[in-house]
Amino acid sequence: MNPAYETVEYAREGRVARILLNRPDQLNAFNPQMHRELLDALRRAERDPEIRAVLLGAKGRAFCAGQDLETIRSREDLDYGDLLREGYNPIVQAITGMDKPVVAMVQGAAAGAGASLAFACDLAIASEKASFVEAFIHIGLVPDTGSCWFLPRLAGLKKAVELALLGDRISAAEAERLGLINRVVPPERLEEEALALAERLAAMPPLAVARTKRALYRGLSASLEETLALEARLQSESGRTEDHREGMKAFFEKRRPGFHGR
Ligand code: T3D
Repeated sequence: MNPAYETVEYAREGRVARILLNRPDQLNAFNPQMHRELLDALRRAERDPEIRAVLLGAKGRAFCAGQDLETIRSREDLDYGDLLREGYNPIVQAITGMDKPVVAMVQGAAAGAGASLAFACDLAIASEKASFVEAFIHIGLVPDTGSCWFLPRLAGLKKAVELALLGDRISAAEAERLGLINRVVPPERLEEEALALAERLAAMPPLAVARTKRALYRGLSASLEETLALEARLQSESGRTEDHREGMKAFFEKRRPGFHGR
Protein backbone atom coordinates (compact mmCIF):
# COMPACT_ATOMS: atom_id res chain seq x y z
CA MET A 1 0.00 0.00 0.00
CA ASN A 2 1.16 3.55 -0.59
CA PRO A 3 0.70 5.78 2.47
CA ALA A 4 1.07 8.93 0.37
CA TYR A 5 -2.44 8.46 -1.00
CA GLU A 6 -5.64 9.08 0.94
CA THR A 7 -8.36 8.67 -1.64
CA VAL A 8 -6.91 5.62 -3.38
CA GLU A 9 -5.02 2.58 -2.22
CA TYR A 10 -2.16 1.24 -4.28
CA ALA A 11 -0.69 -2.20 -3.80
CA ARG A 12 1.54 -4.49 -5.84
CA GLU A 13 0.57 -8.12 -5.96
CA GLY A 14 3.27 -9.81 -7.99
CA ARG A 15 2.96 -8.44 -11.50
CA VAL A 16 -0.44 -6.86 -10.83
CA ALA A 17 -1.01 -3.34 -9.48
CA ARG A 18 -4.20 -3.17 -7.46
CA ILE A 19 -5.68 0.33 -7.26
CA LEU A 20 -8.73 0.83 -5.06
CA LEU A 21 -10.84 3.98 -4.86
CA ASN A 22 -10.94 4.86 -1.19
CA ARG A 23 -13.74 7.29 -0.35
CA PRO A 24 -16.23 4.63 0.69
CA ASP A 25 -18.33 6.98 2.86
CA GLN A 26 -18.89 9.18 -0.21
CA LEU A 27 -19.58 6.13 -2.41
CA ASN A 28 -16.13 6.80 -3.92
CA ALA A 29 -17.43 9.92 -5.63
CA PHE A 30 -14.71 12.00 -7.27
CA ASN A 31 -13.24 15.08 -5.62
CA PRO A 32 -10.14 16.90 -6.90
CA GLN A 33 -7.85 14.90 -4.62
CA MET A 34 -9.18 11.61 -5.98
CA HIS A 35 -8.69 12.85 -9.54
CA ARG A 36 -5.07 13.63 -8.76
CA GLU A 37 -4.33 10.50 -6.79
CA LEU A 38 -6.01 8.08 -9.18
CA LEU A 39 -4.11 9.60 -12.09
CA ASP A 40 -0.86 9.38 -10.16
CA ALA A 41 -1.53 5.75 -9.20
CA LEU A 42 -2.27 4.81 -12.82
CA ARG A 43 0.93 6.49 -13.98
CA ARG A 44 2.88 4.74 -11.23
CA ALA A 45 1.60 1.38 -12.49
CA GLU A 46 2.42 2.35 -16.06
CA ARG A 47 5.99 3.30 -15.14
CA ASP A 48 6.74 0.23 -13.00
CA PRO A 49 8.53 -2.30 -15.22
CA GLU A 50 7.55 -5.14 -12.88
CA ILE A 51 3.84 -4.42 -13.34
CA ARG A 52 2.12 -6.04 -16.29
CA ALA A 53 -1.58 -5.57 -15.50
CA VAL A 54 -3.71 -3.22 -13.42
CA LEU A 55 -6.78 -4.02 -11.35
CA LEU A 56 -9.01 -1.02 -10.66
CA GLY A 57 -11.58 -1.54 -7.91
CA ALA A 58 -13.09 0.28 -4.98
CA LYS A 59 -13.70 -0.01 -1.26
CA GLY A 60 -17.10 -0.05 0.38
CA ARG A 61 -20.52 -0.70 -1.07
CA ALA A 62 -20.31 1.41 -4.25
CA PHE A 63 -17.76 1.32 -7.05
CA CYS A 64 -18.00 5.04 -7.80
CA ALA A 65 -20.89 7.55 -7.70
CA GLY A 66 -19.23 9.81 -10.29
CA GLN A 67 -18.64 13.44 -9.45
CA ASP A 68 -19.05 14.27 -5.76
CA LEU A 69 -22.00 16.60 -6.16
CA GLU A 70 -21.39 18.14 -2.71
CA THR A 71 -18.09 19.58 -3.94
CA ILE A 72 -19.71 21.43 -6.86
CA ARG A 73 -23.05 22.21 -5.25
CA SER A 74 -22.51 25.90 -4.60
CA ARG A 75 -19.68 26.56 -7.06
CA GLU A 76 -21.33 28.76 -9.65
CA ASP A 77 -17.91 29.93 -10.79
CA LEU A 78 -16.97 26.41 -11.86
CA ASP A 79 -16.63 25.54 -15.54
CA TYR A 80 -17.49 21.84 -15.76
CA GLY A 81 -15.57 21.61 -19.03
CA ASP A 82 -12.41 22.55 -17.14
CA LEU A 83 -13.19 19.91 -14.53
CA LEU A 84 -13.38 17.30 -17.27
CA ARG A 85 -10.26 18.51 -19.07
CA GLU A 86 -8.22 18.65 -15.87
CA GLY A 87 -9.78 15.91 -13.75
CA TYR A 88 -11.49 13.13 -15.69
CA ASN A 89 -10.08 13.18 -19.20
CA PRO A 90 -6.47 12.55 -18.16
CA ILE A 91 -7.65 9.49 -16.20
CA VAL A 92 -9.43 8.02 -19.23
CA GLN A 93 -6.39 8.77 -21.37
CA ALA A 94 -4.07 7.16 -18.80
CA ILE A 95 -6.16 3.97 -18.84
CA THR A 96 -6.66 3.66 -22.58
CA GLY A 97 -3.19 4.95 -23.49
CA MET A 98 -1.35 2.68 -21.09
CA ASP A 99 0.54 -0.26 -22.59
CA LYS A 100 -0.76 -2.53 -19.82
CA PRO A 101 -4.27 -3.94 -19.62
CA VAL A 102 -6.55 -2.40 -16.99
CA VAL A 103 -9.30 -4.55 -15.47
CA ALA A 104 -12.23 -2.91 -13.69
CA MET A 105 -13.44 -4.83 -10.65
CA VAL A 106 -16.92 -3.47 -9.96
CA GLN A 107 -18.41 -4.51 -6.65
CA GLY A 108 -21.34 -2.06 -6.39
CA ALA A 109 -23.05 0.92 -8.00
CA ALA A 110 -21.19 2.70 -10.80
CA ALA A 111 -22.91 6.00 -11.62
CA GLY A 112 -22.14 8.90 -13.96
CA ALA A 113 -18.40 9.25 -14.38
CA GLY A 114 -18.09 6.13 -12.21
CA ALA A 115 -19.84 4.08 -14.90
CA SER A 116 -17.71 5.74 -17.56
CA LEU A 117 -14.61 4.81 -15.59
CA ALA A 118 -15.59 1.14 -15.61
CA PHE A 119 -16.38 1.25 -19.34
CA ALA A 120 -13.02 2.89 -20.07
CA CYS A 121 -11.11 -0.05 -18.59
CA ASP A 122 -9.96 -2.69 -21.07
CA LEU A 123 -11.89 -5.44 -19.36
CA ALA A 124 -14.52 -5.30 -16.62
CA ILE A 125 -15.64 -7.92 -14.19
CA ALA A 126 -18.55 -7.19 -11.84
CA SER A 127 -20.30 -8.63 -8.85
CA GLU A 128 -23.93 -9.69 -9.18
CA LYS A 129 -24.58 -6.79 -6.78
CA ALA A 130 -23.11 -4.18 -9.12
CA SER A 131 -25.20 -1.77 -11.14
CA PHE A 132 -24.56 0.89 -13.75
CA VAL A 133 -26.34 4.16 -14.42
CA GLU A 134 -25.69 6.99 -16.85
CA ALA A 135 -26.89 9.38 -14.16
CA PHE A 136 -25.93 12.59 -15.96
CA ILE A 137 -29.31 13.26 -17.57
CA HIS A 138 -31.07 13.41 -14.18
CA ILE A 139 -29.06 16.51 -13.28
CA GLY A 140 -29.23 18.11 -16.72
CA LEU A 141 -25.74 17.08 -17.85
CA VAL A 142 -24.41 15.12 -20.79
CA PRO A 143 -22.56 11.80 -20.46
CA ASP A 144 -18.86 12.42 -19.98
CA THR A 145 -15.57 10.77 -19.03
CA GLY A 146 -15.73 8.87 -22.31
CA SER A 147 -19.27 7.51 -22.07
CA CYS A 148 -20.27 9.16 -25.37
CA TRP A 149 -17.43 7.24 -27.03
CA PHE A 150 -17.62 3.92 -25.19
CA LEU A 151 -21.38 3.42 -24.88
CA PRO A 152 -22.30 3.31 -28.59
CA ARG A 153 -19.20 1.27 -29.39
CA LEU A 154 -19.85 -1.28 -26.66
CA ALA A 155 -23.64 -1.49 -26.65
CA GLY A 156 -24.62 -0.07 -30.06
CA LEU A 157 -26.21 3.30 -30.78
CA LYS A 158 -29.83 2.44 -29.92
CA LYS A 159 -28.97 1.12 -26.46
CA ALA A 160 -26.53 3.97 -25.88
CA VAL A 161 -29.26 6.49 -26.61
CA GLU A 162 -31.67 4.68 -24.30
CA LEU A 163 -29.19 4.43 -21.43
CA ALA A 164 -28.03 8.03 -21.79
CA LEU A 165 -31.42 9.66 -22.27
CA LEU A 166 -33.48 7.64 -19.79
CA GLY A 167 -30.74 7.21 -17.21
CA ASP A 168 -32.11 3.88 -15.98
CA ARG A 169 -30.01 1.93 -13.56
CA ILE A 170 -29.17 -1.47 -15.02
CA SER A 171 -27.98 -4.63 -13.30
CA ALA A 172 -24.58 -6.21 -13.82
CA ALA A 173 -26.29 -9.06 -15.71
CA GLU A 174 -27.88 -6.57 -18.12
CA ALA A 175 -24.55 -4.75 -18.53
CA GLU A 176 -22.92 -8.05 -19.43
CA ARG A 177 -25.71 -8.88 -21.88
CA LEU A 178 -25.19 -5.50 -23.56
CA GLY A 179 -21.44 -6.00 -23.84
CA LEU A 180 -20.63 -3.17 -21.42
CA ILE A 181 -18.70 -5.52 -19.16
CA ASN A 182 -17.08 -8.90 -19.67
CA ARG A 183 -18.26 -11.06 -16.81
CA VAL A 184 -20.50 -11.21 -13.74
CA VAL A 185 -19.62 -13.30 -10.70
CA PRO A 186 -21.10 -13.87 -7.23
CA PRO A 187 -19.96 -11.13 -4.81
CA GLU A 188 -17.84 -13.49 -2.73
CA ARG A 189 -15.88 -14.56 -5.82
CA LEU A 190 -15.26 -11.10 -7.29
CA GLU A 191 -11.81 -10.38 -5.87
CA GLU A 192 -10.48 -13.85 -6.57
CA GLU A 193 -11.81 -13.94 -10.15
CA ALA A 194 -10.68 -10.40 -10.93
CA LEU A 195 -7.18 -11.04 -9.61
CA ALA A 196 -7.01 -14.33 -11.53
CA LEU A 197 -7.99 -12.49 -14.71
CA ALA A 198 -5.39 -9.76 -14.10
CA GLU A 199 -2.74 -12.41 -13.39
CA ARG A 200 -3.58 -14.22 -16.63
CA LEU A 201 -3.13 -10.95 -18.51
CA ALA A 202 0.12 -10.30 -16.63
CA ALA A 203 1.47 -13.64 -17.85
CA MET A 204 0.87 -12.74 -21.52
CA PRO A 205 3.71 -11.35 -23.68
CA PRO A 206 3.79 -7.65 -22.65
CA LEU A 207 4.93 -6.22 -25.99
CA ALA A 208 2.22 -8.11 -27.87
CA VAL A 209 -0.33 -7.05 -25.24
CA ALA A 210 0.65 -3.40 -25.66
CA ARG A 211 0.56 -3.58 -29.47
CA THR A 212 -2.76 -5.42 -29.44
CA LYS A 213 -4.33 -2.82 -27.18
CA ARG A 214 -2.98 0.02 -29.32
CA ALA A 215 -4.15 -1.59 -32.56
CA LEU A 216 -7.64 -2.30 -31.28
CA TYR A 217 -8.17 1.29 -30.14
CA ARG A 218 -6.69 2.72 -33.34
CA GLY A 219 -8.83 0.35 -35.38
CA LEU A 220 -11.97 1.90 -33.93
CA SER A 221 -11.38 5.10 -35.82
CA ALA A 222 -9.35 3.84 -38.77
CA SER A 223 -10.29 2.46 -42.17
CA LEU A 224 -9.77 -1.21 -43.04
CA GLU A 225 -6.78 -0.24 -45.19
CA GLU A 226 -5.20 1.72 -42.35
CA THR A 227 -5.82 -1.14 -39.94
CA LEU A 228 -4.31 -3.71 -42.29
CA ALA A 229 -1.23 -1.51 -42.65
CA LEU A 230 -0.98 -1.01 -38.88
CA GLU A 231 -1.31 -4.76 -38.25
CA ALA A 232 1.46 -5.44 -40.74
CA ARG A 233 3.76 -2.93 -39.05
CA LEU A 234 3.04 -4.20 -35.55
CA GLN A 235 3.40 -7.82 -36.66
CA SER A 236 6.69 -7.04 -38.27
CA GLU A 237 7.89 -5.71 -34.88
CA SER A 238 6.29 -8.58 -32.94
CA GLY A 239 7.83 -11.21 -35.20
CA ARG A 240 11.29 -10.01 -34.18
CA THR A 241 10.74 -10.32 -30.42
CA GLU A 242 12.22 -12.88 -28.05
CA ASP A 243 8.70 -13.40 -26.74
CA HIS A 244 7.60 -14.59 -30.17
CA ARG A 245 10.53 -17.01 -30.38
CA GLU A 246 9.76 -18.24 -26.86
CA GLY A 247 6.07 -18.69 -27.71
CA MET A 248 6.94 -20.73 -30.80
CA LYS A 249 9.49 -22.82 -28.92
CA ALA A 250 7.07 -23.50 -26.06
CA PHE A 251 4.36 -24.47 -28.55
CA PHE A 252 6.50 -27.14 -30.17
CA GLU A 253 7.94 -28.30 -26.86
CA LYS A 254 4.36 -28.56 -25.52
CA ARG A 255 5.06 -26.45 -22.43
CA ARG A 256 3.91 -23.14 -20.97
CA PRO A 257 5.82 -20.15 -22.38
CA GLY A 258 7.60 -17.65 -20.14
CA PHE A 259 7.46 -14.13 -21.55
CA HIS A 260 9.85 -11.34 -20.59
CA GLY A 261 8.77 -8.43 -22.74
CA ARG A 262 11.76 -8.52 -25.04
O1 T3D B 1 -17.50 18.58 -14.23
C1 T3D B 1 -18.50 18.16 -13.62
O2 T3D B 1 -18.69 18.26 -12.41
C2 T3D B 1 -19.39 17.40 -14.39
C3 T3D B 1 -18.91 16.02 -14.28
C4 T3D B 1 -19.80 15.14 -13.99
C5 T3D B 1 -19.44 13.75 -13.84
C6 T3D B 1 -20.55 13.00 -13.18
O3 T3D B 1 -20.28 11.94 -12.69
S1 T3D B 1 -22.11 13.70 -13.11
C7 T3D B 1 -23.05 12.43 -12.27
C8 T3D B 1 -22.84 12.50 -10.79
N1 T3D B 1 -23.35 11.33 -10.15
C9 T3D B 1 -24.63 11.12 -9.95
O4 T3D B 1 -25.50 11.89 -10.32
C10 T3D B 1 -24.96 9.85 -9.19
C11 T3D B 1 -25.98 10.14 -8.12
N2 T3D B 1 -26.12 8.99 -7.28
C12 T3D B 1 -26.83 7.90 -7.61
O5 T3D B 1 -27.34 7.76 -8.70
C13 T3D B 1 -27.01 6.88 -6.53
O6 T3D B 1 -26.78 7.51 -5.29
C14 T3D B 1 -26.05 5.66 -6.67
C15 T3D B 1 -26.49 4.83 -7.88
C16 T3D B 1 -24.60 6.07 -6.82
C17 T3D B 1 -26.16 4.79 -5.39
O7 T3D B 1 -27.52 4.56 -5.10
P1 T3D B 1 -27.94 3.98 -3.68
O8 T3D B 1 -29.43 3.76 -3.72
O9 T3D B 1 -27.09 2.83 -3.36
O10 T3D B 1 -27.58 5.12 -2.63
P2 T3D B 1 -28.33 6.49 -2.40
O11 T3D B 1 -29.31 6.32 -1.26
O12 T3D B 1 -28.87 7.05 -3.65
O13 T3D B 1 -27.12 7.43 -1.94
C18 T3D B 1 -26.57 7.30 -0.64
C19 T3D B 1 -26.06 8.67 -0.23
O14 T3D B 1 -25.01 9.07 -1.11
C20 T3D B 1 -27.13 9.74 -0.35
O15 T3D B 1 -26.92 10.69 0.68
P3 T3D B 1 -27.78 10.63 2.05
O16 T3D B 1 -29.21 10.67 1.65
O17 T3D B 1 -27.42 9.32 2.69
O18 T3D B 1 -27.32 11.82 2.81
C21 T3D B 1 -26.82 10.38 -1.67
O19 T3D B 1 -27.26 11.71 -1.77
C22 T3D B 1 -25.29 10.35 -1.64
N3 T3D B 1 -24.73 10.41 -2.99
C23 T3D B 1 -24.88 9.52 -3.97
N4 T3D B 1 -24.20 9.89 -5.04
C24 T3D B 1 -23.60 11.05 -4.75
C25 T3D B 1 -23.92 11.38 -3.42
N5 T3D B 1 -23.47 12.50 -2.85
C26 T3D B 1 -22.69 13.30 -3.60
N6 T3D B 1 -22.35 13.04 -4.87
C27 T3D B 1 -22.77 11.93 -5.47
N7 T3D B 1 -22.40 11.67 -6.73
